[in-house]
Amino acid sequence: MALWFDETYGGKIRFGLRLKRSLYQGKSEFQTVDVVETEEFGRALALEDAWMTSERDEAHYHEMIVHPALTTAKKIARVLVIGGGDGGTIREVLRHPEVEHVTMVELDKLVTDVCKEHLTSFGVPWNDPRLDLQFGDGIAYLNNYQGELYDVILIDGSDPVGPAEGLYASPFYASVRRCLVPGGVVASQTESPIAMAEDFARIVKTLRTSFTRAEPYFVPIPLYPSGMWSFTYASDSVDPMQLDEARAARIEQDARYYNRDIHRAAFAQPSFVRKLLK
Ligand code: SPD
Repeated sequence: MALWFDETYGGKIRFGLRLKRSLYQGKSEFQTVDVVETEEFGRALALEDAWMTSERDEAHYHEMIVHPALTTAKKIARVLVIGGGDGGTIREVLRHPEVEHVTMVELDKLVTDVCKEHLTSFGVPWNDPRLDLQFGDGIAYLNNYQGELYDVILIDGSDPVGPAEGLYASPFYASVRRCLVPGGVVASQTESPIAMAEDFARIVKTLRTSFTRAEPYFVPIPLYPSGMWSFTYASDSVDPMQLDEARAARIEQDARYYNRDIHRAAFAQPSFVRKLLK
């Protein structure tokens, strides 16, 4: 009998992949964790039965949460990643030679342990000396942070329910702002404008009350509900269209999804999105 793994969203949307086999099933104090080998998307990670990443389309997500911010921020020496337990986001951050230090704060150590074992094709440089990997609550980390400010902060959380809910609210964005250099850049995953239209609009509007500008941008991620996904770029002074051409050209050479045309085009808003954000 064929084996399938489905994400059901809101009782109305279901996206399933046929499996070759299950590689890992477990439960941490925070969530269920699954790694499966699928017929069409390669190996994939699911948390609480929601798809998080797959070998087939992870580059869309990880290149696009990172490079719009890192090819436009004035300085990118110090980067903070909240979440991102599979390591795809730090892999892309560490491709920039100007990055001197990246701290990643992941809530659930089990997620990272399981990804290190089963998603080796992601090629995450876990031993890069520039990486400071910490396990704990990203909200508490920022609330208590007294160190040197970050040039860029990337929020690679799971969906805004359960343990990640606080990563999409005003008090958290106030902490992010406090820990960012003046004129620094933030990028966050901000859900689907189709499948989670209300969440998407609420999060973007909240970011707009916390930063001078917050511009959503869009990326096809077939693994996620509806396939249309958003990230939001927030800053008090940096324009996401003002690329550092040399940085972007270098990244583009080895990227699977990102390039300068995609960067610019991703910020175009479909008319229904403009209405949602009014
Ligand atoms: N519904 C999926 C939400 C995406 C959350 N982040 C995925 C982690 C990839 N590093």
